[in-house]
Amino acid sequence: MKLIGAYSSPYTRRVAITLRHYGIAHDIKKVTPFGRTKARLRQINPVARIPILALDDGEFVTESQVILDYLDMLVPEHQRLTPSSGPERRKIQNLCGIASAAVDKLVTVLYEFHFRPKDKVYKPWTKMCDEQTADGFRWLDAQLVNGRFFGSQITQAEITAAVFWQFAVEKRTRFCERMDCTQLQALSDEMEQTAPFLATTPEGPIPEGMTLGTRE
Ligand SMILES: N[C@@H](CCC(=O)N[C@@H](CS)C(=O)NCC(=O)O)C(=O)O
Repeated sequence: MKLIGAYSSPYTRRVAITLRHYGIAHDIKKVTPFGRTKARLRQINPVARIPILALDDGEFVTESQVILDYLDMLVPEHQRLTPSSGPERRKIQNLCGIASAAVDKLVTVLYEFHFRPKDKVYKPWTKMCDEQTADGFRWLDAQLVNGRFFGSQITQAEITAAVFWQFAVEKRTRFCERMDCTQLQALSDEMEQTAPFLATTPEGPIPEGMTLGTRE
């Protein structure tokens, strides 16, 4: 199988880390969802976003949560980062859902400032997004006890929270410092030392001057 995306995309990175955690053989095709590659991406994902998982039979799976669900099904139940049923599954999915929402709002603001002409940025909107991001991350921080959301095992919730928090800190360092999420920071510091995280270092910011690209 082939993962299409970039490690600088936190959604792609959590899939890449999960592939490595499970030891699933895969290739990676580095692609950014803007500029000249936008139209090519649209040929395989109608909404031209990353990540995309290309399966060996030619099928494409999109949306990181859906891809993770597919990867979970490839390993035995006892190895799954999200169990296939039960209250733990619901808890992990809820934690991942809040983490995704927090980072979605952060990405919205990043795009707003990168792509929109400065005088057209609508500040009440970006302020609301920032508040939602901070509320989401603070909530996650408050759920952590001794570095885990529950029990002592690493689940998809720890991986996703660590990836998304690291992304937020890299993009908006001072904003994140003000959130004072010490537990999330400790989790991120721990996870960034593990092999799957070390092997998926983000490539860097959206290059200056990168355009939105076109659909055609
Ligand atoms: N909900 C999606 C979000 C994916 C997403 O926003 N990817 C970004 C890159 S970090 C992207 O493709 N952005 C381009 C666009 O939205 O047009 C997921 O979890 O996979």
